[in-house]
This record gives sequence, C-alpha cells and structure tokens, in this order.
Amino acid sequence: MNLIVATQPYDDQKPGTSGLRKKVPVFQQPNYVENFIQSIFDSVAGFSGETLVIGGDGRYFNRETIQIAIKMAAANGFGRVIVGQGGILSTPAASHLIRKNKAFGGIILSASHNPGGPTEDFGIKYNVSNGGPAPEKVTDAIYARSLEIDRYAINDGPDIDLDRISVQHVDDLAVEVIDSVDDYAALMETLFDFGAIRQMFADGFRMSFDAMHAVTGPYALEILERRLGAQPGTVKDGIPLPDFGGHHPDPNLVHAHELYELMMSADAPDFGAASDGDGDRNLIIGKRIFVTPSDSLAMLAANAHLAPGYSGGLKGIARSMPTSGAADRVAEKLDIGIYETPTGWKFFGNLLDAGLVTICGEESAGTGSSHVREKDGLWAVLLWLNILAARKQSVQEIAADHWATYGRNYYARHDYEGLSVEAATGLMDNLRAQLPTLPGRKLGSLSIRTADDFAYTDPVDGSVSEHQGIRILFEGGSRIVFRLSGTGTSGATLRVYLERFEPDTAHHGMETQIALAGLIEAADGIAQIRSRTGRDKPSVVT
Ligand code: G16
Repeated sequence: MNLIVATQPYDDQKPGTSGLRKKVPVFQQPNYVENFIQSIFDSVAGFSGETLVIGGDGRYFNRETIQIAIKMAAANGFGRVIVGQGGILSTPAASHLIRKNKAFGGIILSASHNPGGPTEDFGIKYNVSNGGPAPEKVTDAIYARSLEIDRYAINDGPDIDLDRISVQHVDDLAVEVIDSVDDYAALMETLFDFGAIRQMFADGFRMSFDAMHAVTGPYALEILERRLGAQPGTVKDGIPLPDFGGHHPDPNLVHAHELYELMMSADAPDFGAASDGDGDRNLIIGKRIFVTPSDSLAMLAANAHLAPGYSGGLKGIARSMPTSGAADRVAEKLDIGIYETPTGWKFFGNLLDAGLVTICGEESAGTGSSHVREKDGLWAVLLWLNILAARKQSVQEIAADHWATYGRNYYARHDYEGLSVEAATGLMDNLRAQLPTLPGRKLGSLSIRTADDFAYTDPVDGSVSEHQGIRILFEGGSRIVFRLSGTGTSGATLRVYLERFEPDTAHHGMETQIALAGLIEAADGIAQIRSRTGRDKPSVVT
C-alpha cells in the first residue's frame, strides 16, 4: 500500500560536485534519505509508468537506501525499476543501463573515492535520461525543494530480494534484479579489439589491477580475467566490501601506493591500473612510469583511432579547466574542437549530447567518452590496453613519443584537506581581491600574464557557471589554479593545480616536483597558503 508520510525539511541537502555526500550518520537521521529522494522526484516531471535505474557501489548503507528508493519509486508512480544484483552497479554501468533501457533516470548511491563504513561517507546522486549526472538547474531545483518538503510517498510492502536475478513486484512496480556486469561488458566488447588484447595477454603481457575492494572488482574479474584471459590474480582486492577493507577507494599514488610500488619495482608487470569506489575513476601506471590523468587524456585522445569504437576519429575533446592543456595540443594537431569546462562531469553532458566531443577527461582521474555519460574507469583501462596491443610498445615508449611530438605538460595537484571553512574561503577571497593587480607581477623567474575567476558559458544551452576556480596564467604557458573541492564531507579542501609546459625533449626527464618547484613557491607567495592554513605542506600530492 502507498503511504503519504509527513516530514520536516533539512537545510543541508545541497548537492555538491557530484550529488549529495555526507557521513552515514547524517543519512541515518529520520526521513533524511526519504526527503532527498522525494525532493528529486518532486523536481522532475513526467515519469509515471517510466523506468528508473537504481544501484550503488556496495558501500555501507547501500542496501538500506536501495530498499527505500524502490518503495518510493513504487509510491511515486514509476512503472519499472532496474537494479543491479546485490545492489551493485558501477556508475558507468548505471549510466549505460539508463541509456540502453531508455530509462527516465537513475539513482546512484556512492560517495565515490571517499571511505565507507558506519561513520564514513555515503552519497545519493541523480542521473537524467541521457545517463549523465543531473545538470545544475536540476540539482538547484532538488535543493530548493528539499528546503520546503513536508511529505513523501512510500510503499509499505516487504523488501525486495536484491540477491536473486528475477522480476519482483511492489504493487504495480516491476523490479528487475539484473546481472550487474553483463550489459556493461557487452558494451566494452563493441568498443575495443578484445581479440588483439586477448592475444597480447596470451603472449605473456602482465598486468595488475587494484579494484580496492570497491565496485569494479566484479567488472574487472569478468572482463580482464575471464573475457580477455589475463592471468588469475591480475585483479587484486576484487570483492566489494561495505568499508572497502578500511581503505580509501581513491586510485591515486597515496591510496594505491602498493600498486605504485609494484610498478616501480624490478619485477613490475607491463601495466598497472586501479579504479575507485564507484568505478568511474582510473589510475594508469606503466612499468616505472606514472601517467598523470591529464597526460592520459591526451595520450588516449591521440591514439583512440586504434580502437574499433573510435576508428572514425574524434569529434572533439573536452577537459575540465584545472586539467592540463596537454589534450589541447592533441586537439590542435587533429584539427578538432577543444572545450574547457568547470570541474564536474555534468558539464560534459551537453557537449556529448550535441555531438561536439567524443572524449572527455579530468585531472581528478576521470576519463570517458560518448559511450556513456559518466567517466569510466575500466573503459580507460581497456582503451590503454587496446592501444598497447595495437602499437606493440610499452607505456614508457608511448609517453616519450607523445611528449616528443607535443611537448610535456608537467603537472601536479596539491591538496590541503580538512581545513577550516573560514581559512579556506578567506584564502580564496583574498586571491579574488588580488586579481586586478596580478597581471604583470613577477614571482622569481615567473611573470603573470593574466589571472581570472573562471566562468563558463555552456555553448549548447547558454547556461553560465561562475566562480569555478582562480586561474593564474604565466608567460610561457605555466599555470596555477586554486579551487575548493566540492566533494568533501568535512571541513574544506583546497586544491592547488600546478602546470608547466616544456617543449624541449632534452628536459622531459625531470622529476615532476622539481620541474614544478618554482610554481610551488609562487603558489604560496600569491595565496599565502602556509600562513593562512597553518600547513607547511599539502596532505596529498597527486
Ligand atoms: C566528482 C566529479 C568529477 C570531479 C571530481 C572532483 O568525481 O564527478 O567530475 O572532477 O568530483 O571534484 P572536487 O575537486 O570538487 O572534489 P567523483 O569521482 O567524486 O564522482
């Protein structure tokens, strides 16, 4: 039976860079989940009898929230729910299912790379019918609704058995529990030359994939080990756990350091990769070479035509503003469009839908293409494998060749986590106030050419997003960007993005932090990071 339940609004349900992310105890407050889901349904119209995709990354509170979402979908009039077995769907797999089934939308439960567990992070994200994250006008409407919500609709039927592949019912709602991996794996087979990759593994190519006890485990086991014939044991920590085994499922050099150490060791396999909590991020490490996400985007774009799904060439490339300009040089050479968007995959949706771009990427370990409307960790790994199989070269050789052709964009991101909100916003306000006086200023050997507070006008719908990060551009192509993270759940995180362009091959072998030393000093000089935050070094360098 459908019930209407009275409720009170919460004032903190504003979606961030990627949905609503909070600590689990916040979500466990009475009606907190129900309020947010009803706010989603109240902000979108026309879904009576339509399909909703629901799934998550398996973190703590995933199953409970899925049961609530299904019962609310029933009471709000959806006709069909598709849910992954065990409540498991990677973010890109959910995006694919929305598109393939022409669903009205999807609810994805994840806090991505943030840790999981009873006192850790949880998140709810709404995706629209193109399979991508809801655009800002929708998330703004959801937040506005959450501030005045006074009732929600829910069915009081029993829980769905999420572990049995089957069709079950909640009154008139059909709930299809499907295999979490099948549709996604089939999509990957249409894009990549599985035969060539299989042959490469058969010829002795060795790989290590760290699934971080997160959602990509089952996907990677099926695709890499079963379909492509990678050696058993290629996939590490392949069972999703509610607390990710106590680790941060964040595929960077800090949280995937075992993989990094393996790849730098004498007995390193040919290729190393990792993905995050919900399967949309990727980390790429060759034998004794870490490929930055910005470089990976550029190298994938330059070589994508070697994979069957992209043999016709790319329409264009999009990157988030803090991502390095390496991809711009590839776009220039290919004579295709390059788009610079604010941080957040949602900004790529319009460009992909309009057919302006084929490949997108972000410095935050996200790369993807028009095959879905989310970034896609395993997709990036498979495209790399396809390129390695086609070029029959190592990652190191491909990178050296790329830098020789396009020049090298040395790049690093310095994160200052857990700052007080006052210190972080004070630092940003101070930077903003300095903007008019920065051009022409000299910092050591660096000279500031321009500085601005990045604003973006979407070329498709004309929507404007302001205050997306402070950009300081130097003569010669170096750059520093400052912005505050929109995905944290406690305090504030300052991100400082450092980039130096080096055209001369003779200088391509430098240690990144050394290559960037002048910029690191300049960043502190301009933003007074040490004195304003009390920190003498970043918490994470990626
Ligand atoms: C989310 C967004 C990404 C964004 C990233 C970093 O990633 O989907 O588009 O680049 O956050 O955001 P911030 O710098 O604001 O923390 P994910 O993987 O967390 O969903």
